[in-house]
Amino acid sequence: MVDRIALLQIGTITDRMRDMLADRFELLPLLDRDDRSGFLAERGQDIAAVLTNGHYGVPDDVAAACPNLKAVSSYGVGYDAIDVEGLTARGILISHTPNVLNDEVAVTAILLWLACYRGLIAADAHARGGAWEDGEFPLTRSPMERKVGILGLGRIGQTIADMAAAFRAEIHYHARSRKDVPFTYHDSPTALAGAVDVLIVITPGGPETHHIVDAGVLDALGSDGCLINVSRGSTVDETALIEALRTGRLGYAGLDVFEAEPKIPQALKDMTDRVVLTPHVGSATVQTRQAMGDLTVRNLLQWLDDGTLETPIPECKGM
Ligand code: NAP
Ligand code: 8YV
Repeated sequence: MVDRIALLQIGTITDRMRDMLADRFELLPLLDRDDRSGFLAERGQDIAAVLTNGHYGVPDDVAAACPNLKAVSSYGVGYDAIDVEGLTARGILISHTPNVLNDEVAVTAILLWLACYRGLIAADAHARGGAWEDGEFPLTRSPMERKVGILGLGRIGQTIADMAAAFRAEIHYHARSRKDVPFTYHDSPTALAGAVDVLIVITPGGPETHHIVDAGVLDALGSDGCLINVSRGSTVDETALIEALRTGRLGYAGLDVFEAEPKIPQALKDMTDRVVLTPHVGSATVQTRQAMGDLTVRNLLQWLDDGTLETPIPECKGM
């Protein structure tokens, strides 16, 4: 009988993930414990690995209480909630789940864009509420042959561009670096916003991209413009967004992520005609969440077998 390694579990996991881990790891769930600090004081020394997600990351009390921590496997591609510098300085390896969610998040971006353009939510209310009996639903706007700007042309951004081709979109983009792609590059988010009808934000979160979409970018997008955010709530200045929508300086917004999620400002909830909201469900399908869960577990099993990770974050490559 091989000794099982103590694995701290932050957030919920599926039965499938639990089954895949059961033989090799002693699973120690953290959340909903009455005595979190007592538990960490008692078991922190034993904990060699953490399974977390993009929302919780590795809280400071956990990092401090686990001196023998060696590996962190995060369920999700974005890792802005993790103190990468602090953990890697201690030699701790970190993995995430890139690529397996590209299609789903791109579908969510397209879905929000189409819902804004075709007034899907208002049309549903018109049909469902009986207003149709009193009159036709107003004409909406065609999403075909639009200029679509992608802010962050990485794995998911490129997948959004691929899908937007079905709508004969003309693709523009901004990223830190210029790519070898047949799209138009702009050297700032404001220049990109000024050139397009729809701006889709899909950069990572964190200090580098904090409020990368500010009042100036929203004004450049303009009164007919449509902002879609499937990145992190921190990338868009939400106060400026509400003001731009309220004054008509910005046309539409489709938002999957929010600055203080799961809380959403009432002002956004009240704008039912021009704003479409989803509760951070970019990757949330049964199929994609299973693929993310499998990859999260495979990283832990591989680390146990040979000390390496299948999908380390870039900062850990070569460690
Ligand atoms: P990725 O492949 O690393 O792509 C990120 C892109 O953002 C790259 O093109 C990068 O530029 C660009 N970028 C980074 N910092 C920038 C900056 N300061 N200014 C301009 N561009 C910048 O990441 P991904 O796999 O596509 O994922 C992107 C993000 O989507 C994740 O980090 C996560 O926050 C979010 N996400 C959200 C959901 C959801 O449920 N809504 C689901 C999954 C992911 P370079 O190419 O020049 O480096
Ligand atoms: C997840 C995400 O919902 O992968 C990401 O970066 O935002 C989503 O896929 C999140 O990470 C789950 O915690």
